[in-house]
Parts: sequence; structure tokens; C-alpha cells
Amino acid sequence: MKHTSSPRRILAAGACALAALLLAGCGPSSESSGPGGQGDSGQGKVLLIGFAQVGAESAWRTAETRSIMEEAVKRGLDLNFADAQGKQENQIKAVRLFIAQGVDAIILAPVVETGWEPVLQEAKRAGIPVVLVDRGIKVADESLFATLIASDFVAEGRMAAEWLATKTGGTASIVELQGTPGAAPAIDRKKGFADALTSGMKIIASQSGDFRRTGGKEVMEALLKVHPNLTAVYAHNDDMALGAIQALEEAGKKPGTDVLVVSIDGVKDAFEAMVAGKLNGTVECNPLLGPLALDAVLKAVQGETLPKRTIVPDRLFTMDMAAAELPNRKY
Ligand code: GZL
Repeated sequence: MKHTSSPRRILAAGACALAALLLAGCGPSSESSGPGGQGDSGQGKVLLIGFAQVGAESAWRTAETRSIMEEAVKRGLDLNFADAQGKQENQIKAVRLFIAQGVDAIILAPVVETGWEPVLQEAKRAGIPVVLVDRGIKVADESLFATLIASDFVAEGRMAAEWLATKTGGTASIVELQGTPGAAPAIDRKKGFADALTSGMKIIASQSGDFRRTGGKEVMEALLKVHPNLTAVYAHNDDMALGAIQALEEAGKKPGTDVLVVSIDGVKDAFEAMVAGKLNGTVECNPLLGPLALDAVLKAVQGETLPKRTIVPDRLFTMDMAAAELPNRKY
């Protein structure tokens, strides 16, 4: 796990300096150096937030990290950041560290759905609200988190399948590239897609590429050997779709024409692949959750009761829309 806390408020200019964009008051709460901004708890103290992130597995993920960090800067909050490198045990360690640091609130993007009760009970006992972003969890006691801000992944999967059904007239041999096993987006995108399949649309193979471009490429290479006559690829995120596109091209196929490719996220590289005619569609899953997440944190810290779930709306972009939309993309 990469855990970083550094002198307060290092403002970074570009993406590559993302790791340097850190705000940390290493103690429980550091005194405000000036008139309190929104991050002022009201008693002149600067709030300290702990942010336990999944990792940096995809362009979507780094966009989400940047959005939350930049929003913290904007609002004058201190933020301790932990990159769990895709491991739940690292996220749990990070949450425990934040509790020990006496943070005012925790933002958690839970890598998988289960196994959270013990550490969230510790946060609750410490009186520290936990705001979930981007992925949900399965807990019996929903008082263990203040709110969840996320897309509806079942709807995303359904949108992808409905588009593919229309495009193919309801007949397709589909290879599915799944996300991280146990992760809410992987479970729900699989369900939503399967629920919307017509009788002529068959998933001939389904395997995890762990939301990584390399994973998508490696799985596609292996499955092409077994299913050379596939007619479509459904990837749970753009990074895996882009890896699969590379594998299809290396196998002499024409992704976007003789093999249709549909995915989810809406990252810039996906729009560029659509402009190049290699990706047929992507369902946008907005990662720019910083404003919503920090709004929720401030309300939770002030003891407000929040809705248990805030759904971030999604929409489908297809190849014919890509060129006009590309200049508007923010991630
Ligand atoms: C979705 C998010 C997923 C993205 C992937 O909210 O959890 O994880 O779709 C990312 O790109 O890796």
C-alpha cells in the first residue's frame, strides 16, 4: 500500500504530479492558517479527511482520485491518501490508520463488496463518518456508512446489452471481460448485461481482466484461441476493451467492424478509439465524484442524515457521436 501524507497543500499542475497533489495534516486536525474555507469545521479548525482509494488500475480510477483531491484543495481541507494497490487488506489497514489519526471523516472506494463490517464498526465507535464512493458494499447494518455515491452498474450493463441487441438484430457470440472479482461494478455489470440479452445473444466466454488494460489484452489473446469466431466483446470497463482491441488487431481481426466492442466508463482513450472506428460504444460512468463526495463529507461531519445512496446518472455514447463529444471530455 502506498500511503502518503506530506506538508500541507502541495498544489500540482498536471496529471503526472497527481501523486504530489496531497493535502495532509498529520495530526487529528491542524489549525486553519487563515479564514476557514468550506473545510473549516466551524470552530476554526481545518477538517482532516482520510481517503482510502482502490489503486490506480485504470484511467477511470486516476480521474476519480484527481477529482477528490482537487476538490479537497478547493475547499481547504486536509486529506490523507492511501492507495491500496487493489488489495482489501490494505484498504482496511488504511481505514484503521485514519481512525488512529483521528480524522474527521473517511472517504472509501471499497475494492470489493464484502468484509467491511469489523473496520466500519471501529470507525463508527470512533464517531468517524464513512462516505462510500463509486462502489457499494454488502452490510446488514447500513448505519456503518453515511452514504454511497455511485453509478447504477446494473443499468450500465443493461444499456450495453440493449445497444448490442439493436446493433446486431439480436444475434451475437459474445466474449465478456469482467472486472475485479467481488467488486460491485463487476457483479452488477455482469447481471445487468445478462438480464438484457435476447435469445440469440450468447456469452460464449466470460473471464476477469481485473479492470486493467493488460488484463483485457491477455484474456482476449487467450480466448481468441478458443473462440476465433466471436462477433462481439463486452468489457466491464474501457481499459480492458482497449487491451482487447489491441489483441484483436494482432490476431488480424477488425475491432469495431467484424468484431463489435462495447464497454463502460467513457474515458478519453475510449472516445479516441471510437473516432478511429475500433470501439463501437461506451456507457459513461462518471468518475468526477469530488464535489458530491466532499459535499457529503461536510454534511456528515456536521451530523446531517444523508440519503443512503446517490445515483450518478449515466449515458451511452456510440461511435457516431464520438468525434463531436471528444473535445468535451473531462477525463
Ligand atoms: C466504477 C469503478 C470501476 C471502473 C473501472 O465505479 O469502480 O473501477 O469502471 C475502475 O475503470 O477500475
